[in-house]
Amino acid sequence: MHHEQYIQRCLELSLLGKGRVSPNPMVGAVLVFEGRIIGEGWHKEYGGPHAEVNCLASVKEEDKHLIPHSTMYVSLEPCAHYGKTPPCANRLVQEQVKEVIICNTDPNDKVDGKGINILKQAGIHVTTGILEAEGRWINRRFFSMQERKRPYVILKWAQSADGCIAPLDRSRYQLSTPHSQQLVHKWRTEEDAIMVGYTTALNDDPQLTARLWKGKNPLRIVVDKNLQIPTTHKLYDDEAETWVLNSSKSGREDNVEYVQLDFNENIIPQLLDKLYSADKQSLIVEGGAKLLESFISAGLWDEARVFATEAKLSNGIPAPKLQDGVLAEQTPVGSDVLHLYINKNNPYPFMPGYEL
Ligand code: AOF
Ligand code: ZN
Repeated sequence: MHHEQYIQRCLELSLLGKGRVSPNPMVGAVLVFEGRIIGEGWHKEYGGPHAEVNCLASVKEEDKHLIPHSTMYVSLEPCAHYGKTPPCANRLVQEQVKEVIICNTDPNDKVDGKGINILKQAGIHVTTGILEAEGRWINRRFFSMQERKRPYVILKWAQSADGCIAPLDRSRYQLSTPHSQQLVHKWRTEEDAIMVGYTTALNDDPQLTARLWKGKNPLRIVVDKNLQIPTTHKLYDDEAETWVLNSSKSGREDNVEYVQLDFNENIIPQLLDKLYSADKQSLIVEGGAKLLESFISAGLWDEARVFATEAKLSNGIPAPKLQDGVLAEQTPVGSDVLHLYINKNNPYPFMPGYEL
């Protein structure tokens, strides 16, 4: 059906904003006149113009007179609020587009049906729900913040052919191949925050930046209850912001934020609350085994990206066991195989065919 083809294009365009628009959603728009695309646009960066505005701006001078006879396809309900930009719904009314076809409605309190009402009241025909599940999957991080009031949580680890995540002495040991490592750095540019546990930070001294890919570094988070990790460790360098979760200290020192939590209670829900308040819409957890398991046992994870590697450790620390995980996809990455597991309670079901 035509509608699906154009919304599909909107979704593809929206993905060009990946890693640049958070905490906003990724949004794409196309303008169609009698079976011809006369404009395309997407939300390119946080604070910048919305997809519909960029789409209208892309229409050639000689096609401008066609706008009132055209259909606007957009992957998210046009906004109704004065935010960083004026409301898109009003703009579409002003341009007198004939019809608006939408993938997802916008759960943001400031919009939430109001955009659609503005259009309908102006006599514009509106259709919603085209490729809705695909849109919810693509914008799962945004929807998680709006609907569940918590960031979307991704677990990531590599395991040996014999099911171990690290040597018994917990020393740093590279299991996955350079190809997988680069993919992991790409992922880092796409999530708002990245986290490791105390032992991993102390022993491996990871930097947790996206230095092998082009894009932004995520907020780094480390658990260090008693502030024992030397500040000469890389997590304290000035390449990115860092949150140090601890039991005694709060406040900011340069790029380091000391975040005091109650360690007598489970710290995972406390952290997710803090991330929500800070508008961080996703978290990728990169180990070690103990931290990953604490997310799993709390049921506070949404997807797990597990590299099955050819390396053998024979005697090592067993990889975490996912409860409630459903294997959704297996993809070769060099000589590793990436297994994607989705939590069966994840309200944003996996849709194949879109990059993660
Ligand atoms: C749209 N088209 O392309 C996007 C929308 O702060 P602002 O003004 O940029 O508004 C951000 C909110 O607007 C965001 O939370 C979401 O509800 C909506 N995003 N809406 O019509 C777009 N990016
Ligand atoms: Zn808008």
